[in-house]
Amino acid sequence: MPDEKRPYRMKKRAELEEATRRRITESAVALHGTVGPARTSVSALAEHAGVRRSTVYRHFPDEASLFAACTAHWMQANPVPDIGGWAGIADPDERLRAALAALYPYYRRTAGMMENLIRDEPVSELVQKHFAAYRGYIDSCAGDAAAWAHLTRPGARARARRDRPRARLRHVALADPRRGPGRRAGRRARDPAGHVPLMPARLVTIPISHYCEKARWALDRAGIAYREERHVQIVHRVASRRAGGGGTVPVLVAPEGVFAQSADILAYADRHTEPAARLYPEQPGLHAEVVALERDFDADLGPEGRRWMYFHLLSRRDLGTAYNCSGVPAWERRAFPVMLGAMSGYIRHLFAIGPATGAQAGAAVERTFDAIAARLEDGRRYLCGDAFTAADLAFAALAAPVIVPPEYGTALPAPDELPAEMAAGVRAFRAHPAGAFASRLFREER
Ligand SMILES: N[C@@H](CCC(=O)N[C@@H](CS)C(=O)NCC(=O)O)C(=O)O
Repeated sequence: MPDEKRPYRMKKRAELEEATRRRITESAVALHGTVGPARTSVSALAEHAGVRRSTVYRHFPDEASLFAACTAHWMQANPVPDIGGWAGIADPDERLRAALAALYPYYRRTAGMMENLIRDEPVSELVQKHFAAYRGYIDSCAGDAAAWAHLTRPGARARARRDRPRARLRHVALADPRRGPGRRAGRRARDPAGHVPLMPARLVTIPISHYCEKARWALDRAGIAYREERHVQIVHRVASRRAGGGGTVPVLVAPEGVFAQSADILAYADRHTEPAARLYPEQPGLHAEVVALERDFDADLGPEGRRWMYFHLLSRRDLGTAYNCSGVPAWERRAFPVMLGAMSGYIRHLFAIGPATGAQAGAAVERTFDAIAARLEDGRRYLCGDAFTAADLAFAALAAPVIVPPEYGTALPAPDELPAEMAAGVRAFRAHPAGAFASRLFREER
């Protein structure tokens, strides 16, 4: 081989090595977020990354080096909310509200990983070491809130106020999500003056449900503090009714009332949003167009995409356990494998899933995708008007079962983890102009 080719070969080799290292790191993040660090073996990691165990060891000779790379990678993708974001707010209640509004979405987004880290912390020195920095961050948030309450309201009343924000911030950020504030949610909390609702709204969900994602997205976007109460299928019916809903999720229990349809939750979020950023435009014609599109997606794309996804995934117990149960109460997670048979039967019956469903539901999604692509052909960036509306949000959220976006509000499997036929379908839907549009909305607006 002539000598001038050597630098090229070396560069290529270094690039390949770098890509392998990244793949191993990403696999470690995925496994830590699903099974947890203590249960992530080198064999599982090698299998997930598609490399040999020796390759894992070549890149990461010990667990500490792997953990450091994995933490750095995850922290870069999930930076903690900036304390400075609420530092300048003088009123302690407003300040706490702003802190919670930043921390809740962060905690919700990272719930799978956090839950595993908290669980594994007592048994893993590495988790203890890396998690210490996060605990320090929470202490500074809590100390900060306490100092402000103390400065602004001295005396006994201040002590009560001071302790509450501190306890609450720790609670939100460090408590096991299953034992979190939602245990008491629904009861309306009041401040000593009796008029500030400190307890955020509660959103009852099945975490992977795309209607729930639609609601989460709207609430996150509006900066509304809420606690997500996650359940597995079937149990959700009880939770929904208990919360005042009709048996489906999402159900939002807010200080102003109960909202049991995703469209009503979007409208609720809009009432808490400044006019320029609202999801429903003011102009009557445009407003009607947005509402009609949202209704259409709710009635057709939502159910068909869900049928397509369940058709491919119902028999995958492993994926169900890894992704369906993140953040649900411990007993539901434990009962999930046992309930799976009944659950699959219920879902098959409820959504009429049979041998032809894959093709039928896939074709129905494609029809919606084609109509959306035709609408986008003139080069517009959003479905209605020149801004992001409820139509865009509903389309992207309800397209999620067929495009499996990484920005989704709970962890979803990567295409490579899916059954081959579904993975091929996801890749095709992502490549469709309407799928690419939905993916862009997740990237830019979620
Ligand atoms: N129209 C409702 C639809 C919600 C819906 O279909 N939720 C599903 C979860 S994806 C559900 O609760 N299904 C189970 C059931 O009805 O038992 C909305 O927009 O909120």
